[in-house]
Amino acid sequence: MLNALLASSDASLWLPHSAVDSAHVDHLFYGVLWVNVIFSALILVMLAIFVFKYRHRAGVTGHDSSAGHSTALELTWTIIPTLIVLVIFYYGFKGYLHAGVIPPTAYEVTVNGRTWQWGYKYPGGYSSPDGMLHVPVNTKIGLVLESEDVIHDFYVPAFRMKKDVVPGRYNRTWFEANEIGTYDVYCGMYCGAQHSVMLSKVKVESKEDFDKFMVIAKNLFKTHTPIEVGEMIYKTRGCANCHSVTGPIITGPTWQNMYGSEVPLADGRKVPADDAYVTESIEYPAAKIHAGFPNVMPPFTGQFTPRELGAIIWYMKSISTNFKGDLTPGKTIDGDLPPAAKPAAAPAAP
Ligand code: HEC
Ligand SMILES: [Cu+2]
Repeated sequence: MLNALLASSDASLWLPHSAVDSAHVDHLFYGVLWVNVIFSALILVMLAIFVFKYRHRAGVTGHDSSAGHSTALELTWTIIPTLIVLVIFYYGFKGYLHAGVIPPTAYEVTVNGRTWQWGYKYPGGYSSPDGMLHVPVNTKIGLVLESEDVIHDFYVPAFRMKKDVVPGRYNRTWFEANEIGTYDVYCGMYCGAQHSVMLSKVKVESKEDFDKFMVIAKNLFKTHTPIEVGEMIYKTRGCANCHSVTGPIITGPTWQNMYGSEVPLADGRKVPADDAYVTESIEYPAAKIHAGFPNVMPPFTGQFTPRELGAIIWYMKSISTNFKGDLTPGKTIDGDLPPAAKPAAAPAAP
């Protein structure tokens, strides 16, 4: 009934729509739920009966003393709950092992969690250009989960899938979606100020659509200008959570007119925002801190190819009046354009 009341919105008292074969998870969940419902109801009803039956009445004194020890009763209320808990443990542990061991034939994708965004890397090192996890339908997909900073949790309710993403570890899980569609991804572990916007999507596609997606992912620079690729990275790889491109300060400095400006550093120095400074700021943000800003940018060390770094820089140049050079190469699609930047060398340890 409550469910019907809530049906107008997406909210439901029951598990959300499932896009995988989730019978084992769902049966266990509802089994535990009904055990709880039945025993809660039983206890509440008996409580009400006893409250009424043994209520205070004028002239009646406490003549029956309370019951003494009863071995039969003790055994009953020990053995029955123990059996129930053992059954729950059996099915729970079985499901846990099933979810944690990737079948050998699975197609493996790396999931990268960082404050506050998800990234996906396909075999061969290609990233998802639109920031969504694309997968083919009816195919076993193995996920290797890695974190750059704190503990996150990769949570896809429609796949009944939830796995912690722990720094320094490679956690694994897998799924096989059997319904084409787009499904929500959440972070299930509180991970800082913008935890609640650490959202993403899984797009389950036909095999043909997935192949088309991979062609795009592999040939991004043959179909887009460096400036366009840079803008895509800005929007899909989390930069937009902290950097505006129109002037306002979010968490970090705006990129508007940043390239080519003089950046005041926290230690009082001033450095020009050139290729080297920008590249170092992306790969090792803590090396030089922009004065007045907190040192909270997660390092993207090794996350971008030299060509992707170049594209980010072209995008920054295109939105800065402080860049006086020629923007033409940034607006030219050329699959063989040399990369505009090299990855920064690691700064010397302090
Ligand atoms: C969690 C917030 C956050 C995210 C996400 C983030 N940054 Fe930053 N970024 C900052 C802050 C804060 C600073 C200033 C402090 C510093 O210098 O480290 C900064 C500084 C920079 C700078 C130096 C600019 C200047 O004015 O000094 C560059 C370049 C930069 N970020 C690029 C990026 C790119 C590219 C991405 C995405 C791939 C990104 N950032 C994602 C917070 C973030
Ligand atoms: Cu998180």
